[in-house]
Amino acid sequence: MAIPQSGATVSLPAQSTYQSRVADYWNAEENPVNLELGKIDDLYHHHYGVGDVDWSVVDEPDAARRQQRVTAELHRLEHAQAELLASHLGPLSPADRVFDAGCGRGGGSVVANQRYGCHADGVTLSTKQADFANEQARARGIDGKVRYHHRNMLDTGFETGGYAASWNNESTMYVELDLLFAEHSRLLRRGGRYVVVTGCYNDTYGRASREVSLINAHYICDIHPRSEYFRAMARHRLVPVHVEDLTPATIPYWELRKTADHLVTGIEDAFLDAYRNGSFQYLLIVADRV
Ligand code: GPP
Ligand code: MG
Repeated sequence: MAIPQSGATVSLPAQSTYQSRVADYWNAEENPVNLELGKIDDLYHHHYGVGDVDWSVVDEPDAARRQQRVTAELHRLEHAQAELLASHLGPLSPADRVFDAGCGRGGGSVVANQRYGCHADGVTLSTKQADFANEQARARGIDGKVRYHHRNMLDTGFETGGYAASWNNESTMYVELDLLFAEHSRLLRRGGRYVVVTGCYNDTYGRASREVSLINAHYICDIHPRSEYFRAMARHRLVPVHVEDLTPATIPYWELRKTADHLVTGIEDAFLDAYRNGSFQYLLIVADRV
């Protein structure tokens, strides 16, 4: 490999090889646990759930009906997670604009639009997800306000200071936090709100546990330690106003998901073991852009 001489222009690819592999994963992804849940009300989420499980669903005697009820219960818990995140974005007006970093098939931006009537821009590395999400927005008649883009969340090209709120819902483990928070900080107006829900490894346990490493391998991601969120936010004018450990609230979702033979992906035990052995936490951080 030639080493560029001092002053020579080095051309960098817009998307790294790693990002291309991540895009390949999401372009190919068709897990029933995402599609079957989404079909219920055309809200397609790519995150987990929070809240108490209605365990009566597993006692349903009719097998087909039991599957349907378990699917609906998991969707209810995922939707509750999306609503919890959205509840921290406001207050917002219909004139405000929000940024959904790592939007998947688009559910989170729809939830924000339904709650506040706001404009939303979602970005994903997957063209398939962006196309799917835009089609959903068209079908709902909200495509004038909710738009999805095939873009890099670290370098969106969107307007500086143009956003009243922004978030990452389980997408920070694909990126360097310093680069990510620099972009959120650039996009948010002064006094804007940033929200993240994430799985992080627990500094008090030590380094990434075996289970955390299994989760990394499964999704091709790189889970950060809890401490790194606060260090990186502080470096980028994002000041936490609310921090909540959602671990106890998400364990029931995984317990139910583990019983769902028609939906499991094989990663359920890694999440349950990681949460229970204290090596992994499900965290909500709300921060103000100052
Ligand atoms: C998956 O959503 C979430 C991630 C890929 C990020 C990893 C999250 C952590 C908290 C570590 P999904 O709904 O697409 O996944 P699944 O197919 O397993 O339901
Ligand atoms: Mg899912």
